[in-house]
Amino acid sequence: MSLPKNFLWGASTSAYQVEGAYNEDGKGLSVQDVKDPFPGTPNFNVCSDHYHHYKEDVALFAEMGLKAYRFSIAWTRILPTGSGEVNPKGVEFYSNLIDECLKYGIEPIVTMYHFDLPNELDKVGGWTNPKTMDAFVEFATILFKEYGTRVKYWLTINEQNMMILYGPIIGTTKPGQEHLLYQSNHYMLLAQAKVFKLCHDMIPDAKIGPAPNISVNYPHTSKPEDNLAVLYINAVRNWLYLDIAVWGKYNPIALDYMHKKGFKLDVSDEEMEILKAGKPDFIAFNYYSTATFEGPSADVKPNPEADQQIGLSDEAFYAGVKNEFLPFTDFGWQIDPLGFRTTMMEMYARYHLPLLITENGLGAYDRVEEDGSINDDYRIDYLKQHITELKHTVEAGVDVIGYCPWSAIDLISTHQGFEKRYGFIYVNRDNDDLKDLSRMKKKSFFWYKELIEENAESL
Ligand code: BGP
Repeated sequence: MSLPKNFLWGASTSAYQVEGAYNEDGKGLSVQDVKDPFPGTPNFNVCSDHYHHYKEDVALFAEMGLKAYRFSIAWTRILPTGSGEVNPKGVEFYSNLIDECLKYGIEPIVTMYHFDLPNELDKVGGWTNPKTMDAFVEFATILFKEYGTRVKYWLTINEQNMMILYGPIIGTTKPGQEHLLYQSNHYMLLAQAKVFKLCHDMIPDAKIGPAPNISVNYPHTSKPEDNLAVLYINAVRNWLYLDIAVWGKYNPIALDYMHKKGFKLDVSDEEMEILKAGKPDFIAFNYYSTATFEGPSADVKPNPEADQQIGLSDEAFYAGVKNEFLPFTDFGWQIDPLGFRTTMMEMYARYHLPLLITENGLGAYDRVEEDGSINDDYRIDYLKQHITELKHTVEAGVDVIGYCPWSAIDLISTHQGFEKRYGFIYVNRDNDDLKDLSRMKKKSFFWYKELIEENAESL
């Protein structure tokens, strides 16, 4: 079984986690720049300093053989206050980055918004305010005009579902706004639908898709209550987002959840028409792990061990539990390559759209040996297992157009600092000391290069 010759072998980053230069060249502040970092983790001011090292970094990506680089554009570099005045230096930076990729034949895959809402928009309510929707459309119009002839793959919003379910951890929602959560979600979905349409109108030969984090979950046992819990979590975590992105319809199970939880949702017929009119060309998604759930009962408490990025608990509906059949990463995330296959097959059977994997990877403590080598065999092993499942998925008839693991280069984790590394390229800094920020190729760099060269035929 072979993958298509034009398969987009890539790798991913996001602006606020990799770029640094948080206040340089006219950039405005985002919610990530002003939030209090988690204890023991650094702020996002310097990150991997990709802003100043982008030429060196893209040259390394080219050496690794990447066919695609998925990065995000910091909204506040283009529009420092979120709307209104454009910052020419910000426009220039991404223009240069795109050209640098194209110089090496690397396809730029651009995420428009990756967790870094402009702080000025946040001050007036963020996504609870429908004006943010207009600002996003304004931002998208600038991006399509500036880069539309060069960028053919666009992603609207990274992990909208995680921003809704994990807002306080990611730094994207404020305490006290829970009752407005699903109304904000609605505005984000509307903004996305408008931008799908705008993209097709402005750059007809480009493709655009959503980029949620999707994983199909397991019932803990065959108890009917556990199965019901999984029905709810799959709807609330996955299908709510994709049903609207693809079909323009609210998922009824998710609606029932919102109703029972007392979440306010004000939706007009005209808005439903907008949701229906915006269509994606593919589904981009991030996958790290599945999670396992049991039904709610008086003695089921949220399980902190399962309460990682993927494991969720909601006392009235589902409780995340540990899956005893799966191993854990150093940071407590369960590893489930077969769940990757199940997730893709289920998504494709539901939506019949091409799939693009925009994140998948292993966060680990890496060690530089005395001879300068970084032997991240555990990462190679993780990626190998997932790519093997990807091949089985394609063999089963699923249209997968590319694979962009997280991350191209080391960067700062959403809430677990710099020592949780994902990259193929090591960045010489740690949580407290910026050191020299020099780049070093890990063992996985050489492994991925070879894998791309042989189009994963050996797996
Ligand atoms: C996804 C985000 C990324 C990235 C990744 C790894 O949720 O889209 O921004 O951070 O997860 O997560 P973490 O950094 O928490 O290990």
